[in-house]
Amino acid sequence: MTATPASAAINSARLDDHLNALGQIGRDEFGMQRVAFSRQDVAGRDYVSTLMRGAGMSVRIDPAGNIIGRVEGTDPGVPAIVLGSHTDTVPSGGAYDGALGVIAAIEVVEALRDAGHTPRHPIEVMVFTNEEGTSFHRWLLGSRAVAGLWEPEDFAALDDDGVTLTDTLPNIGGNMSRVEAARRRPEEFACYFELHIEQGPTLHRGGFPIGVVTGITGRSVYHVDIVGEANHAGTTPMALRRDAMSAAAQIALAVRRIAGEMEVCRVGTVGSMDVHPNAGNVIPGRVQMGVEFRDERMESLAAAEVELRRTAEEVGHAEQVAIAVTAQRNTPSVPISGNMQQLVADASEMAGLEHVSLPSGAGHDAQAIAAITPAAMVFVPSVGGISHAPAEFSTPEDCANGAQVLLNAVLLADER
Ligand code: HGY
Ligand code: MN
Ligand code: MN
Repeated sequence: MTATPASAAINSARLDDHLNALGQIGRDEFGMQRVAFSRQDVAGRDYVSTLMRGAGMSVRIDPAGNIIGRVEGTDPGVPAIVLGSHTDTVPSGGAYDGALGVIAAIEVVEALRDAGHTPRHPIEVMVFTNEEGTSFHRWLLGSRAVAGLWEPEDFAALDDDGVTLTDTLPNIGGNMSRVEAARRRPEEFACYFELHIEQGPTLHRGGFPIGVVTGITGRSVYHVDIVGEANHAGTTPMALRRDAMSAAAQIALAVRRIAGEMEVCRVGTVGSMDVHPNAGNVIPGRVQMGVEFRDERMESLAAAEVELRRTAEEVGHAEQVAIAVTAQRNTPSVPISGNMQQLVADASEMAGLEHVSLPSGAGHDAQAIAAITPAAMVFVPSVGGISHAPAEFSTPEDCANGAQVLLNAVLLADER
């Protein structure tokens, strides 16, 4: 007969206050601007570090800039239960992506203290550097450092304006020369839980308060560089143009066709485009595009790449432009183990909350940390399924539900 796990309750008012306070840091009229390494990001990191100390955690910054809070357990010989997420946002993003997981993790530690319950396992709360990858185009940067998954491109990363990651890491307390010391050994951790908004429509549409994540999507990212010939928009006959924008438009429609009507992979997006010289009366001589595909099946991502390259070849020839497709990064999909899914489902039932299983279409730090310890994710509904936009919203009740499930998962993991 297993002892019933200790009980403790989330303070939903405190959770809501902290979430709203963080949601004001780095906000402007276009949304959240806490892009990694920005002064807004630093302000958000300072705020959560203060909350962590207030919750009784020791707080340190590792060489990759990750903020790591820790409270000891009653048994010094057991590995830590880790909770984490990120406080950096996409440009003009929302106030819940990442932020909810960090604020709820801190709330879990506070609620345990309020209940006078010290778990056997130590608890670590991690705020991971540059989860979004907006800066340096290297996403999951901090969590991949913890998992020992950095690639040469991370060490040598340059931002769009030529600034090196080496020069930037100190802005958040990091140090490139010691970044390998951020790597943690699997035996240091018992397991990892991340609470996150779904960022899609399933839970909100279905009326489910909790999502048990079954797996996290794979993602392949490409830089497409199209070079034609800048020329006069008024005097150049259509037949003599080498128009980089016409080629770019065809590539963008092809990306939609590959994931859409061709169903080669689950989704495809052209999210960024730089037009040169970007003047209304000049035929663009060059267009640079960011392309990404996502799918749980890596073979589908490979097939999407083949199709992208074939299309680039065809369009380059037809438009007489040079098109270079460079693979920037390929992040493998990660399944969540049955045991860890069951832990989250049991934690939901402990809270009397209905739950449904679903895959994650978004990437998360959990998919990096899963490389060194069993990981699980708890989702709560995103109203209207909107995310990565200022309209991103989750209700205080849903946020509190998610935090309670996170707390229950810690209690169950601690007991098991
Ligand atoms: O892009 C993503 O999937 C995540 O929000 N970083
Ligand atoms: Mn996120
Ligand atoms: Mn995000």
